[in-house]
Formats: sequence, structure tokens, C-alpha cells
Amino acid sequence: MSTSIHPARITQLNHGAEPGAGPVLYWMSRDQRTQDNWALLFAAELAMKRNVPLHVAFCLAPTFLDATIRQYGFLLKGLAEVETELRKRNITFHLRLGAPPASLLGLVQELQVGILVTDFDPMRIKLHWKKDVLAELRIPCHDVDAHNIVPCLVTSNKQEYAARTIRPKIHRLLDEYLTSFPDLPTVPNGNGSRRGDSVPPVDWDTVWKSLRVDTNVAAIDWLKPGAQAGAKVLEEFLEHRLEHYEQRNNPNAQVLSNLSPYLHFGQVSAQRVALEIMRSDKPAASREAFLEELIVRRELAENFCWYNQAYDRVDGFPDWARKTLNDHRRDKRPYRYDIKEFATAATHDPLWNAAQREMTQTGKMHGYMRMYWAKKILEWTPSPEEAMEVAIRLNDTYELDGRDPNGYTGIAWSIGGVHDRPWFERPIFGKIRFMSASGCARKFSVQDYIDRYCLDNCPPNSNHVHKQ
Ligand code: FAD
Ligand code: FO1
Repeated sequence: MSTSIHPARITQLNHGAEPGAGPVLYWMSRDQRTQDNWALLFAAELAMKRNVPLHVAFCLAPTFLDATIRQYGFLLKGLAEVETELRKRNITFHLRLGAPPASLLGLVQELQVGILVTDFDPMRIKLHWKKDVLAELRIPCHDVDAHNIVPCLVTSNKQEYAARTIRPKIHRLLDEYLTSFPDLPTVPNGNGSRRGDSVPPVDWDTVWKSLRVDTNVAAIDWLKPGAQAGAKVLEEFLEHRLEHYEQRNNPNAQVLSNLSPYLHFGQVSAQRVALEIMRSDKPAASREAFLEELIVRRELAENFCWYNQAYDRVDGFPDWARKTLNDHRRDKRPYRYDIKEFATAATHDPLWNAAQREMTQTGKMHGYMRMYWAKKILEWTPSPEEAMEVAIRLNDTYELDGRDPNGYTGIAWSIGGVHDRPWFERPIFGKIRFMSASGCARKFSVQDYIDRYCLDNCPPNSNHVHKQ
């Protein structure tokens, strides 16, 4: 099927099914944006070629892993913008309440959909949703990698050991895949099969009431949700912070992009960010350091989750790491905390507590601190299994960018040496890389960080701290 979208981004998930004469439906999930979205562009192209309408649907699950009202708020406000933008291009947006497959298959039936388009996502929950939908689907389904610059399935056909092994495979393909985007066209009505324009605008209040999530994790106000706000955060990063990005390992320096929530919800395209970074006149060293994280580290995380479905478990760790952690399973833990003590930043370590408070108060812990934070959870829990559970639970409850391949991979790197190598052996960690507060103090002012996030008994979730 010739298309202006690179064909290697597209994988037909079921074979043998003939396309129907009805409209094209893009089941939006990973990439919640109208601009720079290869899955949406492909669906629009299909609709125009077949002269049928284009519909877009988002199936809202009442719960999603450990998401709370904090993350659902960010997601829903972003979707409201998607609905408005799609309507301008004669594309109908459906918000379906309930997890797939039922919420999706009902719409496929109702609209007599002729072809289904989905967006690539390595997460287990998404693979299950797609498997259940495909079991009942009688029409073709095309999965499009709209999240990665080099499609995950193209970069490598196996789990990569480390950044150093995947980097050349990605760099070799950037010229072919890091291209600019066509604009999303207005899609004509087509030859009249069921139009969606009789679909009233989404009643977002009813949607909000349908949620069954924890409402105690307050929304944050220092980042505005949605594609337009995300584009502004990118602009402001390019202007004011990118040139200082070599200070990225100093949590007091506030030089990170703050793009991860927008990338996680797909409100901003990583490919768009990369194009803007390449175009920037800021120092090459800063731009390269940033692209290493945005492209190599992020797409390494996708590779890990896709090829290792135990990405959130100890048995997903490399053999050397599982062995060394087993050798030290019985080592005495100097401190032991349960998830409640961790969640309320009630440990003996003011630095760790500050990192936890940054996460609960702002919804976004600094990248450098996430490594220290996760490694101490390994040190202060009875087993690596419990450490994984606690780290993932807290990360996915409080982080705006949580419930993401980057998170499972970052936690597996910290606790289980994934993509890392063996270090000098020590109690509890074995050969897993160790980090200490004194090590942090050699890199940045620990006291400044503690003061910033750990004013005496500030109420949890208080927003007294505002990021820039
Ligand atoms: P910037 O430094 O501005 O980076 C820009 C983008 O590059 C990020 O948004 C991200 O897409 C990518 N990136 C940067 N660092 C990494 C990395 N180490 N691995 C993969 N991609 C990276 N990231 C999440 O998106 N969600 C998570 O839940 C998450 N949990 C983490 C837990 C632990 C224990 C660790 C060690 C890392 C985790 N990360 C997670 C990765 C990284 O810390 C964040 O992506 C980053 O701090 C987000 O802030 P930023 O966009 O301002 O970062
Ligand atoms: N994707 C969906 O298709 N439906 C949902 O209801 C949904 C809820 C949700 C809540 C929090 C969150 O962080 C992500 C959520 N996602 C949902 C998935 C998300 O859009 C991303 O695709 C994955 O989390 C990243 O791979």
C-alpha cells in the first residue's frame, strides 16, 4: 500500500480480512495529538483514497495501572483539544467510556468501519487490548509506530544490551526516518457512509464522573496539559534551558525540558522535538546530549519493553544481575520501610525524602534523583521483588510521566542493572551499580535540593514548590 508515511512504520496485525466499504477509524491511544501523528496521517490518507469519512476514537478505561486523577486530568484536557482540532478538519472524534475491546468493537459495529488503524505501544496492557479486539475483528487492522523516530520494529529484532549497542543502529537510520511531517488534511465527507457529524461534542463532565481513580493525588498546576501547551514548553526549553543541558545531572539546575508528560501522553511528538533541536543554533554539545536522551535512551526503553515482557519484574533482569541479587538476598538491610513510609517521605534520609516530596508535590522527580531514589528502595526493602513493586507503584501513582516504557526501564536499570554493567560487589546490591548521598553531594548541593523540597512538615501534595 503506497503511502507518504514510511511503509516500515506500518504493520498489518491481521491478515486475510478484506477492507469494508465503510469509514476508516483510527483508535487513538498512545499518540494523543492531531499534528505530527503518523497513525492519524495514515488513517486520513486511507480515508481519502477510499473516499470515505475518517473517525477517531479514544477508549477511556475507568482505571489504568496506578493512574490517579492527576494523570487523568492531564490526559482528558489534552483530548478535549484533540476533539476541537479534529472537528476543524471534518474528522469526527468519539470518546468511548470503558476499556477495550467492548468500548471499541461497539463503535466499529455502529459505524460499519471498513479499516481500523492503531498506534504502536509495547506495554503489556495495550498488547492485551489489541489481542482481544483482533479476536473479534473482521476488517484489516494496521498498527503504526507514531511514537518512535526509528520504528521500534525496524531498529532491532531483539532486546538490545545497552545504549552503546542500539545507538549505531538508530543513528544509521535517522536520515531515513527523522523527516518532517505533512500537515493533517481536511478529510472530505466521502461517499456518504455513516458520517459522524451527527455525533454531539463530548460531554467532558460525564466523562470525568465515569472515572474510578484515586482522587487524593492532587492535580499539578505548573504544567498546562495539551499539545499547544506542550509546544510552548518546547519553545521555552529551546530558548532558555537547552544551552545549559550539560547541567542535566544537577537537580538544582532546573535545565531539563519538562517534556516527559507531553511525550508520555503523546501530546507532543518526539520526532517534532528532535527536528526543532536539530534546527536550533544552541551549542552542539548540548543538542547532542539532549538527543542522546530523547532518541537513544527513550527508544532503548521501547526496545526493552517490546522484547522483554517481564519489563516490570525481577525475571526481566539480565542473568548476571539476578545472580548477584540472589547472592545477596540474605544480606541485612540497614533500614526497612514499607510503601506507606516511602510514600510519605518518612525515611531516615533527608535527600531521599526530598526526592519523594518532589514527586508527590510536583508530579515530576528530577531525572538524576530518580536513579538515587529507586536504588535506595532496593537497599531499604527485604527483597528485589518488593523493591520493584514499591518503586513502580510510587512512580506510577505520582509521576505525571509514569506508566511508561521509560519508567519501567529506568526502574529496571536502577534496581536490576538492565542496560548497565556489573560494578564492584557490595552488600545487598551485589554488583548492581551503587549510589550514595555522599556521591550526590560531590555532584551538587544536596542541602539546596533538600531545602527546596523538604521544608519542615510541609503538607504532602502542597504546591508550595513551583517549577520554572
Ligand atoms: P529531559 O532530560 O529533558 O529528557 C527529554 C526526554 O528524553 C524525556 O522526556 C524522555 O522522553 C527522554 N529521556 C530522558 N532521560 C531518559 C531515560 N533515562 N530513559 C528514557 N528516556 C529518557 N521517564 C518517563 O518518561 N516516565 C517515567 O515514569 C520515568 N521513570 C523513571 C524512573 C527511574 C528510576 C529512572 C532512573 C528514570 C525514569 N524515567 C522516566 C526517565 C527519565 O528520568 C525521564 O524521562 C526524565 O527525567 C523526564 O524529564 P524531562 O522530559 O524533563 O527530561
Ligand atoms: N490509554 C488509553 O487508550 N485509554 C485510557 O483510558 C488510558 C488511560 C491512561 C491513564 C494514565 C496514563 O498515564 C496513560 C493512560 N493511557 C490510556 C495510555 C497512555 O496514553 C500511553 O499510551 C501509555 O501509558 C504509554 O505507553
